[in-house]
Amino acid sequence: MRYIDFVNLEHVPSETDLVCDFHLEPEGISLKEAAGGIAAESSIGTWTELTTEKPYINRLHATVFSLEKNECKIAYPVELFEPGNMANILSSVAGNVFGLEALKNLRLNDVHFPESLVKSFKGPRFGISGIRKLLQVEHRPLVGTIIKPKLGLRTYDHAKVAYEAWVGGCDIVKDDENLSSQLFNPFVDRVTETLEMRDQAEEETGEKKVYLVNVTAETQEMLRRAEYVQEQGGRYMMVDIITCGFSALQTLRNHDLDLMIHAHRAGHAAFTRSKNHGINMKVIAKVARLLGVDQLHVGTAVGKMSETKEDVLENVDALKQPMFGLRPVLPVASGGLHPGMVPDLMKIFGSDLVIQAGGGIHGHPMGTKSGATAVRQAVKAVIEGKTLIEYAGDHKELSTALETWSTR
Ligand code: RUB
Ligand code: CA
Repeated sequence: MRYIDFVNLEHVPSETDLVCDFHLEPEGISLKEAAGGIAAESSIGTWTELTTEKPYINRLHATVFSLEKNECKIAYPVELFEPGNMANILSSVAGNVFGLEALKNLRLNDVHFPESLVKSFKGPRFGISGIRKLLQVEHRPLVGTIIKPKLGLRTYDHAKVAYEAWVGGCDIVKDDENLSSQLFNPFVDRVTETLEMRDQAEEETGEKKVYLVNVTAETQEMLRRAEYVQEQGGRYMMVDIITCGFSALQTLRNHDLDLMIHAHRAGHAAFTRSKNHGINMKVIAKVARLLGVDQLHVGTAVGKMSETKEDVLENVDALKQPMFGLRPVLPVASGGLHPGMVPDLMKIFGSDLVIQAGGGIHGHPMGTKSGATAVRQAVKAVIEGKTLIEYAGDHKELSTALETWSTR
Protein backbone atom coordinates (compact mmCIF):
# COMPACT_ATOMS: atom_id res chain seq x y z
CA MET A 1 0.00 0.00 0.00
CA ARG A 2 1.15 3.53 -0.76
CA TYR A 3 0.86 6.39 1.70
CA ILE A 4 -2.08 7.78 -0.22
CA ASP A 5 -3.97 4.48 0.22
CA PHE A 6 -4.21 5.21 3.93
CA VAL A 7 -6.50 8.21 3.30
CA ASN A 8 -10.26 7.68 2.96
CA LEU A 9 -12.30 10.72 3.82
CA GLU A 10 -15.51 8.68 3.49
CA HIS A 11 -14.39 6.26 6.20
CA VAL A 12 -16.47 6.17 9.37
CA PRO A 13 -14.40 5.06 12.36
CA SER A 14 -15.71 2.27 14.53
CA GLU A 15 -16.47 2.81 18.23
CA THR A 16 -13.75 0.34 19.05
CA ASP A 17 -11.04 2.29 17.16
CA LEU A 18 -8.42 4.43 18.82
CA VAL A 19 -8.56 7.89 17.23
CA CYS A 20 -5.73 10.44 17.12
CA ASP A 21 -5.88 14.13 16.23
CA PHE A 22 -2.69 15.41 14.56
CA HIS A 23 -1.47 18.78 13.37
CA LEU A 24 0.81 18.27 10.38
CA GLU A 25 3.04 20.40 8.15
CA PRO A 26 4.33 18.46 5.14
CA GLU A 27 7.74 18.97 3.54
CA GLY A 28 8.03 18.30 -0.19
CA ILE A 29 4.86 16.16 -0.52
CA SER A 30 1.13 16.93 -0.56
CA LEU A 31 -0.88 17.30 2.62
CA LYS A 32 -2.90 14.21 1.70
CA GLU A 33 0.16 12.05 1.13
CA ALA A 34 1.76 13.29 4.33
CA ALA A 35 -1.37 12.49 6.35
CA GLY A 36 -1.45 9.04 4.76
CA GLY A 37 2.22 8.69 5.69
CA ILE A 38 1.41 9.18 9.37
CA ALA A 39 -1.32 6.53 9.25
CA ALA A 40 0.94 4.16 7.33
CA GLU A 41 4.04 4.48 9.46
CA SER A 42 2.06 4.24 12.70
CA SER A 43 0.17 1.11 11.60
CA ILE A 44 1.11 -1.43 8.93
CA GLY A 45 2.77 0.59 6.15
CA THR A 46 6.21 1.79 5.20
CA TRP A 47 7.80 3.99 2.52
CA THR A 48 7.49 1.42 -0.31
CA GLU A 49 5.18 -1.38 -1.37
CA LEU A 50 6.05 -4.79 0.08
CA THR A 51 6.19 -8.34 -1.24
CA THR A 52 5.43 -9.70 2.24
CA GLU A 53 1.94 -8.21 2.57
CA LYS A 54 -0.87 -10.70 3.18
CA PRO A 55 -4.57 -10.12 2.52
CA TYR A 56 -5.42 -10.67 6.20
CA ILE A 57 -3.23 -7.72 7.25
CA ASN A 58 -5.30 -5.23 5.32
CA ARG A 59 -8.03 -4.85 7.94
CA LEU A 60 -5.44 -3.56 10.40
CA HIS A 61 -4.49 -0.45 8.48
CA ALA A 62 -5.05 2.94 10.08
CA THR A 63 -7.17 5.40 8.09
CA VAL A 64 -7.05 9.16 7.76
CA PHE A 65 -10.78 9.95 7.85
CA SER A 66 -10.64 13.72 8.27
CA LEU A 67 -8.24 16.24 6.75
CA GLU A 68 -8.88 19.96 7.04
CA LYS A 69 -6.14 22.50 6.51
CA ASN A 70 -3.26 21.16 8.60
CA GLU A 71 -5.33 19.03 10.95
CA CYS A 72 -6.07 15.36 10.44
CA LYS A 73 -7.81 12.59 12.31
CA ILE A 74 -6.68 9.00 12.08
CA ALA A 75 -8.59 5.89 13.18
CA TYR A 76 -6.57 2.88 14.32
CA PRO A 77 -8.21 -0.58 14.61
CA VAL A 78 -7.81 -1.61 18.24
CA GLU A 79 -6.21 -4.94 17.24
CA LEU A 80 -3.07 -2.95 16.39
CA PHE A 81 -2.38 -2.52 20.10
CA GLU A 82 -1.60 -4.73 23.06
CA PRO A 83 -4.06 -3.93 25.87
CA GLY A 84 -2.47 -2.72 29.09
CA ASN A 85 0.79 -1.84 27.33
CA MET A 86 1.14 1.96 27.14
CA ALA A 87 4.68 1.77 25.76
CA ASN A 88 3.37 -0.30 22.87
CA ILE A 89 0.49 2.08 22.14
CA LEU A 90 2.72 5.16 22.21
CA SER A 91 5.45 3.52 20.11
CA SER A 92 2.80 3.32 17.39
CA VAL A 93 0.86 6.55 17.56
CA ALA A 94 3.60 8.74 19.05
CA GLY A 95 6.68 6.99 17.72
CA ASN A 96 8.73 7.14 14.50
CA VAL A 97 6.24 9.48 12.85
CA PHE A 98 7.76 12.50 14.58
CA GLY A 99 11.03 11.98 12.70
CA LEU A 100 9.73 11.54 9.14
CA GLU A 101 11.58 13.74 6.66
CA ALA A 102 8.35 14.36 4.75
CA LEU A 103 6.93 16.14 7.81
CA LYS A 104 8.43 19.45 8.79
CA ASN A 105 6.24 19.46 11.90
CA LEU A 106 3.85 17.02 13.52
CA ARG A 107 1.95 17.41 16.74
CA LEU A 108 -0.19 14.78 18.43
CA ASN A 109 -2.96 16.94 19.82
CA ASP A 110 -5.31 14.35 21.29
CA VAL A 111 -5.84 10.63 21.66
CA HIS A 112 -9.32 9.15 22.11
CA PHE A 113 -8.90 5.74 23.73
CA PRO A 114 -11.67 3.18 23.14
CA GLU A 115 -13.31 1.47 26.10
CA SER A 116 -11.42 -1.80 25.74
CA LEU A 117 -8.04 -0.06 26.03
CA VAL A 118 -9.18 2.21 28.86
CA LYS A 119 -10.38 -0.85 30.79
CA SER A 120 -7.01 -2.55 30.31
CA PHE A 121 -5.38 -0.01 32.67
CA LYS A 122 -6.01 0.38 36.38
CA GLY A 123 -6.62 4.14 36.42
CA PRO A 124 -6.49 6.16 39.64
CA ARG A 125 -6.96 4.16 42.81
CA PHE A 126 -8.19 7.19 44.78
CA GLY A 127 -8.67 10.24 42.55
CA ILE A 128 -10.31 13.48 43.69
CA SER A 129 -12.88 11.94 46.04
CA GLY A 130 -10.31 9.62 47.65
CA ILE A 131 -7.93 12.52 48.26
CA ARG A 132 -10.68 14.68 49.78
CA LYS A 133 -11.76 11.81 52.02
CA LEU A 134 -8.20 11.23 53.22
CA LEU A 135 -7.59 14.89 53.96
CA GLN A 136 -11.09 15.43 55.33
CA VAL A 137 -11.46 18.58 53.25
CA GLU A 138 -14.79 18.55 51.47
CA HIS A 139 -14.96 21.65 49.30
CA ARG A 140 -12.10 24.12 49.43
CA PRO A 141 -8.96 23.86 47.28
CA LEU A 142 -6.08 22.08 48.99
CA VAL A 143 -3.05 24.13 49.90
CA GLY A 144 0.36 22.64 49.19
CA THR A 145 4.01 23.54 49.18
CA ILE A 146 7.28 22.31 47.77
CA ILE A 147 10.15 22.45 50.25
CA LYS A 148 12.58 25.14 49.09
CA PRO A 149 15.51 25.52 48.56
CA LYS A 150 14.73 22.67 46.17
CA LEU A 151 18.08 20.94 46.77
CA GLY A 152 20.65 21.16 49.50
CA LEU A 153 18.70 21.35 52.76
CA ARG A 154 19.86 18.74 55.26
CA THR A 155 17.28 16.25 56.51
CA TYR A 156 16.68 17.95 59.84
CA ASP A 157 16.10 21.35 58.23
CA HIS A 158 13.95 19.83 55.50
CA ALA A 159 11.68 18.22 58.12
CA LYS A 160 11.56 21.45 60.10
CA VAL A 161 10.48 23.49 57.07
CA ALA A 162 7.80 20.86 56.40
CA TYR A 163 6.53 21.19 59.98
CA GLU A 164 6.35 24.99 59.70
CA ALA A 165 4.39 24.72 56.46
CA TRP A 166 1.90 22.27 57.94
CA VAL A 167 1.25 24.19 61.14
CA GLY A 168 0.92 27.38 59.09
CA GLY A 169 -1.93 25.83 57.12
CA CYS A 170 -0.62 23.62 54.31
CA ASP A 171 -2.47 20.36 53.81
CA ILE A 172 0.25 19.03 51.55
CA VAL A 173 4.03 19.22 51.70
CA LYS A 174 6.06 17.76 48.89
CA ASP A 175 9.64 17.21 47.83
CA ASP A 176 10.95 18.92 44.75
CA GLU A 177 11.23 16.86 41.57
CA ASN A 178 15.00 16.58 41.69
CA LEU A 179 15.28 15.49 45.30
CA SER A 180 15.59 11.71 45.55
CA SER A 181 18.29 10.28 47.83
CA GLN A 182 21.29 12.57 47.68
CA LEU A 183 23.94 12.47 50.41
CA PHE A 184 22.80 15.75 51.97
CA ASN A 185 19.26 14.41 52.48
CA PRO A 186 19.03 10.61 52.14
CA PHE A 187 15.63 9.09 51.40
CA VAL A 188 15.19 6.81 54.41
CA ASP A 189 16.13 9.44 56.99
CA ARG A 190 14.01 12.04 55.24
CA VAL A 191 10.90 9.85 55.22
CA THR A 192 11.24 9.00 58.89
CA GLU A 193 12.00 12.50 60.13
CA THR A 194 9.47 14.30 57.96
CA LEU A 195 6.66 11.90 58.85
CA GLU A 196 7.44 12.44 62.54
CA MET A 197 6.95 16.15 61.94
CA ARG A 198 3.71 15.40 60.10
CA ASP A 199 2.36 13.54 63.12
CA GLN A 200 3.32 16.43 65.37
CA ALA A 201 1.68 18.96 63.06
CA GLU A 202 -1.51 16.87 62.91
CA GLU A 203 -1.66 16.72 66.68
CA GLU A 204 -1.21 20.46 67.02
CA THR A 205 -3.60 21.55 64.30
CA GLY A 206 -6.24 18.82 64.42
CA GLU A 207 -6.07 18.74 60.61
CA LYS A 208 -4.98 15.88 58.35
CA LYS A 209 -1.59 16.47 56.77
CA VAL A 210 0.24 14.62 54.02
CA TYR A 211 3.87 14.34 52.93
CA LEU A 212 4.46 13.61 49.24
CA VAL A 213 7.89 12.04 49.25
CA ASN A 214 9.62 11.71 45.90
CA VAL A 215 10.25 8.00 45.25
CA THR A 216 11.57 8.54 41.69
CA ALA A 217 14.42 6.09 40.98
CA GLU A 218 15.21 2.95 38.98
CA THR A 219 12.00 0.90 38.97
CA GLN A 220 12.92 -1.82 41.51
CA GLU A 221 14.46 0.77 43.81
CA MET A 222 11.39 2.96 43.38
CA LEU A 223 9.15 0.08 44.50
CA ARG A 224 11.36 -0.50 47.55
CA ARG A 225 11.13 3.20 48.42
CA ALA A 226 7.36 3.21 47.98
CA GLU A 227 7.06 0.17 50.26
CA TYR A 228 9.19 1.93 52.83
CA VAL A 229 6.90 4.98 52.73
CA GLN A 230 3.91 2.74 53.39
CA GLU A 231 5.68 0.88 56.22
CA GLN A 232 6.48 4.19 57.87
CA GLY A 233 2.86 5.30 57.81
CA GLY A 234 3.07 7.55 54.76
CA ARG A 235 -0.09 8.07 52.72
CA TYR A 236 1.32 9.52 49.53
CA MET A 237 4.20 9.22 47.13
CA MET A 238 5.37 11.51 44.42
CA VAL A 239 6.90 10.42 41.13
CA ASP A 240 8.48 12.19 38.15
CA ILE A 241 6.40 10.46 35.49
CA ILE A 242 8.22 11.69 32.38
CA THR A 243 11.80 11.04 33.46
CA CYS A 244 11.11 7.69 35.12
CA GLY A 245 9.00 6.51 32.21
CA PHE A 246 5.42 5.40 31.75
CA SER A 247 6.08 1.69 32.24
CA ALA A 248 7.82 2.39 35.53
CA LEU A 249 4.83 4.48 36.59
CA GLN A 250 2.51 1.64 35.60
CA THR A 251 4.57 -0.84 37.63
CA LEU A 252 4.39 1.48 40.62
CA ARG A 253 0.61 1.81 40.32
CA ASN A 254 0.12 -1.90 39.71
CA HIS A 255 1.96 -2.63 42.94
CA ASP A 256 -1.32 -1.65 44.65
CA LEU A 257 0.15 0.09 47.65
CA ASP A 258 -2.16 2.05 49.88
CA LEU A 259 -0.50 5.30 48.75
CA MET A 260 -1.85 8.14 46.65
CA ILE A 261 0.26 9.06 43.62
CA HIS A 262 1.27 12.69 43.01
CA ALA A 263 2.60 13.03 39.46
CA HIS A 264 5.23 15.65 38.64
CA ARG A 265 5.74 16.20 34.92
CA ALA A 266 9.29 17.65 34.86
CA GLY A 267 10.62 17.48 31.31
CA HIS A 268 7.22 17.48 29.58
CA ALA A 269 7.81 20.86 27.97
CA ALA A 270 10.62 19.41 25.85
CA PHE A 271 7.86 17.94 23.69
CA THR A 272 4.64 19.69 24.77
CA ARG A 273 5.68 23.32 24.47
CA SER A 274 5.77 23.84 20.71
CA LYS A 275 2.35 24.45 19.19
CA ASN A 276 3.24 22.74 15.92
CA HIS A 277 5.46 19.82 16.89
CA GLY A 278 5.53 17.19 19.63
CA ILE A 279 2.76 15.99 21.94
CA ASN A 280 0.01 18.05 23.57
CA MET A 281 0.11 18.03 27.38
CA LYS A 282 -3.50 16.87 27.47
CA VAL A 283 -2.37 13.60 25.89
CA ILE A 284 0.12 13.17 28.73
CA ALA A 285 -2.69 13.97 31.20
CA LYS A 286 -4.89 11.22 29.70
CA VAL A 287 -2.02 8.74 29.67
CA ALA A 288 -1.16 9.53 33.31
CA ARG A 289 -4.81 9.10 34.27
CA LEU A 290 -5.04 5.72 32.55
CA LEU A 291 -1.84 4.60 34.25
CA GLY A 292 -3.32 5.58 37.58
CA VAL A 293 -1.99 8.82 39.05
CA ASP A 294 -4.23 10.54 41.59
CA GLN A 295 -3.05 14.11 41.04
CA LEU A 296 -1.03 15.81 38.31
CA HIS A 297 0.62 19.15 37.57
CA VAL A 298 -1.36 20.88 34.81
CA GLY A 299 0.04 24.43 34.73
CA THR A 300 -1.25 27.55 36.39
CA ALA A 301 -2.38 30.03 33.72
CA VAL A 302 -1.22 32.80 36.08
CA GLY A 303 2.21 31.78 37.40
CA LYS A 304 5.76 31.45 36.02
CA MET A 305 5.19 28.68 33.45
CA SER A 306 4.38 29.24 29.78
CA GLU A 307 1.00 27.53 29.21
CA THR A 308 -2.06 29.65 28.42
CA LYS A 309 -5.34 29.48 30.31
CA GLU A 310 -6.87 27.51 27.41
CA ASP A 311 -4.02 24.96 27.51
CA VAL A 312 -4.42 24.55 31.26
CA LEU A 313 -8.19 24.11 31.05
CA GLU A 314 -7.76 21.43 28.38
CA ASN A 315 -5.35 19.60 30.68
CA VAL A 316 -7.88 19.83 33.50
CA ASP A 317 -10.63 18.54 31.21
CA ALA A 318 -8.48 15.53 30.29
CA LEU A 319 -8.24 14.70 33.99
CA LYS A 320 -11.94 15.03 34.70
CA GLN A 321 -13.95 14.23 31.54
CA PRO A 322 -15.97 10.99 31.55
CA MET A 323 -13.61 8.16 30.56
CA PHE A 324 -15.46 4.85 30.80
CA GLY A 325 -15.70 5.00 34.59
CA LEU A 326 -12.12 6.09 35.40
CA ARG A 327 -11.90 8.24 38.52
CA PRO A 328 -11.17 11.95 37.96
CA VAL A 329 -7.65 13.11 38.81
CA LEU A 330 -6.98 16.20 40.97
CA PRO A 331 -5.28 19.06 39.08
CA VAL A 332 -2.25 20.69 40.72
CA ALA A 333 -1.42 24.31 39.91
CA SER A 334 2.21 25.03 40.62
CA GLY A 335 4.95 27.35 39.43
CA GLY A 336 5.47 30.93 40.57
CA LEU A 337 2.29 31.08 42.68
CA HIS A 338 1.71 33.35 45.69
CA PRO A 339 -1.38 34.34 47.73
CA GLY A 340 -2.21 37.27 45.44
CA MET A 341 -3.02 34.78 42.66
CA VAL A 342 -5.51 32.71 44.63
CA PRO A 343 -8.69 34.51 43.43
CA ASP A 344 -7.71 34.05 39.76
CA LEU A 345 -6.76 30.42 40.35
CA MET A 346 -10.08 29.63 42.01
CA LYS A 347 -11.93 31.38 39.22
CA ILE A 348 -10.09 29.40 36.56
CA PHE A 349 -10.02 25.98 38.25
CA GLY A 350 -12.98 26.01 40.63
CA SER A 351 -12.31 24.36 43.97
CA ASP A 352 -11.04 20.93 42.90
CA LEU A 353 -7.46 22.03 42.88
CA VAL A 354 -4.18 21.93 44.75
CA ILE A 355 -2.78 25.44 45.06
CA GLN A 356 0.89 24.66 45.40
CA ALA A 357 3.39 27.41 46.16
CA GLY A 358 7.12 27.02 46.84
CA GLY A 359 8.76 30.44 46.68
CA GLY A 360 5.34 31.99 47.38
CA ILE A 361 5.38 30.40 50.85
CA HIS A 362 9.05 30.05 51.85
CA GLY A 363 9.82 33.52 50.48
CA HIS A 364 7.30 35.18 52.81
CA PRO A 365 9.25 37.80 54.82
CA MET A 366 7.83 36.43 58.11
CA GLY A 367 8.86 32.86 57.26
CA THR A 368 7.35 29.60 56.06
CA LYS A 369 4.62 29.33 58.68
CA SER A 370 3.25 32.78 57.88
CA GLY A 371 3.62 32.05 54.16
CA ALA A 372 1.38 29.02 54.49
CA THR A 373 -1.08 30.95 56.65
CA ALA A 374 -1.26 33.67 54.00
CA VAL A 375 -2.30 31.18 51.31
CA ARG A 376 -4.99 29.71 53.57
CA GLN A 377 -6.21 33.23 54.35
CA ALA A 378 -6.42 34.02 50.65
CA VAL A 379 -8.51 30.86 50.08
CA LYS A 380 -10.78 31.80 52.99
CA ALA A 381 -11.22 35.32 51.63
CA VAL A 382 -12.41 33.99 48.26
CA ILE A 383 -14.78 31.50 49.91
CA GLU A 384 -16.24 34.30 52.05
CA GLY A 385 -16.66 36.47 48.96
CA LYS A 386 -14.19 39.13 50.12
CA THR A 387 -11.39 40.75 48.17
CA LEU A 388 -7.87 39.97 49.33
CA ILE A 389 -7.31 43.61 50.22
CA GLU A 390 -10.42 43.59 52.43
CA TYR A 391 -9.43 40.35 54.13
CA ALA A 392 -5.83 41.49 54.58
CA GLY A 393 -7.11 44.37 56.72
CA ASP A 394 -7.00 42.23 59.86
CA HIS A 395 -4.77 39.37 58.65
CA LYS A 396 -1.14 40.43 58.76
CA GLU A 397 0.26 37.33 57.04
CA LEU A 398 -1.85 38.01 53.97
CA SER A 399 -1.20 41.74 53.99
CA THR A 400 2.57 41.15 54.14
CA ALA A 401 2.33 38.66 51.27
CA LEU A 402 0.36 41.13 49.16
CA GLU A 403 2.86 43.91 49.88
CA THR A 404 5.70 41.57 48.94
CA TRP A 405 4.42 40.10 45.70
CA SER A 406 1.25 41.57 44.35
CA THR A 407 2.78 44.53 42.60
CA ARG A 408 4.97 42.24 40.48
C1 RUB B 1 7.29 25.34 41.69
C2 RUB B 1 7.88 24.01 41.46
C3 RUB B 1 7.31 23.05 40.43
C4 RUB B 1 6.95 23.69 39.13
C5 RUB B 1 6.81 22.71 37.97
O1 RUB B 1 8.04 26.14 42.62
O2 RUB B 1 8.80 23.64 42.16
O3 RUB B 1 8.25 22.03 40.21
O4 RUB B 1 5.71 24.23 39.34
O5 RUB B 1 6.06 23.21 36.90
P1 RUB B 1 7.66 27.66 42.90
P2 RUB B 1 4.67 22.59 36.43
O6 RUB B 1 6.32 27.68 43.57
O7 RUB B 1 8.77 28.19 43.81
O8 RUB B 1 7.65 28.35 41.58
O9 RUB B 1 3.75 22.63 37.63
O10 RUB B 1 4.23 23.53 35.36
O11 RUB B 1 4.91 21.20 35.96
CA1 CA C 1 10.02 22.03 41.34
